[in-house]
Amino acid sequence: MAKTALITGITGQDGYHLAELLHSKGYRVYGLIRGQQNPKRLRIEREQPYIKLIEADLLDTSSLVRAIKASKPDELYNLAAISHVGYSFKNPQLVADVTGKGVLNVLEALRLSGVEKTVRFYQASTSEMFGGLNYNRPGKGYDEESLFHPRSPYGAAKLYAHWITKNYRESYGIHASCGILFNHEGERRGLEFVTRKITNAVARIHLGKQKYIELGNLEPKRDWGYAGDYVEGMWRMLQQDKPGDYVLATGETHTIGDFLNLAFQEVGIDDWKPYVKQNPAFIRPAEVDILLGNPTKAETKLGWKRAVDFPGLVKLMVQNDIGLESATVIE
Ligand code: NDP
Ligand code: GDR
Repeated sequence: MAKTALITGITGQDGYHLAELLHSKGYRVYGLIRGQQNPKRLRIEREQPYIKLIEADLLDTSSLVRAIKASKPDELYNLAAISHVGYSFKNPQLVADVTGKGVLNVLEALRLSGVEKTVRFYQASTSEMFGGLNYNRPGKGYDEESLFHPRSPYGAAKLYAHWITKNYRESYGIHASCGILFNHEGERRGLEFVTRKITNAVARIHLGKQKYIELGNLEPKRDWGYAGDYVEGMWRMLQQDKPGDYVLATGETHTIGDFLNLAFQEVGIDDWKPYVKQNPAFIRPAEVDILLGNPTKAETKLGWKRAVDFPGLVKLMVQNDIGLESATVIE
């Protein structure tokens, strides 16, 4: 019998890739969409017509109960969050409500619907729960046992969500797994994140539509993988007999400067410095200076391995943006 999945955050990057994966496996896919006129609805209806959309919001537990009752999922993937770290410094309370307490609302909705023992639950935890060099040195890479030290309101909210998920697993026997995912990017990444901001700008500079790009701190290092690979790991977590927590990462780390090098080289520009200006508006009050993950547990227990490497990721993103920008009229 075909399984049914309910995905929160269906309009986001990972929602897109996960829906594609589950659909290809024969799942019935329900997606939770918020707002009275969400502009992303049209995109989904056009590109992913197999997704059945249900209106609900992480801030409204009754809407979550209705979504669970309407979709009757075997698996619930909780991807919804306010996910931008920089934004979380500007609106920390909203981020605490949505990204933190919103997860409690979903877990409570499972209990209120009386299906907490039967629905398998995935929580989108994050490497932003780790702190960087001054707090918990990564060594061979942060793993499931590493100490947490979040450096942003987003990271703190996600840490609450992580622990409340574990608490509900231990208290109520929910098959709840947390994927501690390091940065993953791709064609569907929002333009507000640094990788897509760069590849979009590189494409536009290449096509003569933009002169330069403004960025914040170029020193931080990130463990960047491809989103399409990471949703496979999410699915594998929920296929295990027992729930657990797993790091998904590449085991490599690169600076934003490294990303700029490869992205500009893709369009034949060897020296990007004339095209990049620093804008303090993009510098955060606190920064995670390095993220490096150790995915050994996921590789051995789940048989998960990323397929796209760092140069491959940058290339596919730049080429995708050149395609998209070539197709749009020059303003
Ligand atoms: P996106 O920012 O692309 O998507 C976030 C999604 O959450 C959107 O669909 C958004 O809907 C939805 N959302 C926001 N607020 C609410 C709300 N109040 N109620 C219901 N839905 C809401 O994130 P990604 O796809 O990149 O990431 C998916 C998850 O994984 C997030 O939880 C993120 O924090 C986490 N994560 C991401 C990583 C990454 O590198 N991408 C790494 C580690 C964790 P709308 O379109 O209406 O705004
Ligand atoms: P991150 O991703 O904070 O790691 O969170 P982001 O791409 O926003 O930042 C990565 C690094 O780049 C630096 N940076 C800039 N960032 C943005 N957005 N814009 C800029 O102009 C800019 N200039 C420099 C940042 O300071 C940072 O060091 C992402 C999100 O997807 C989270 O939801 C997820 O949990 C983590 O990855 C893992």
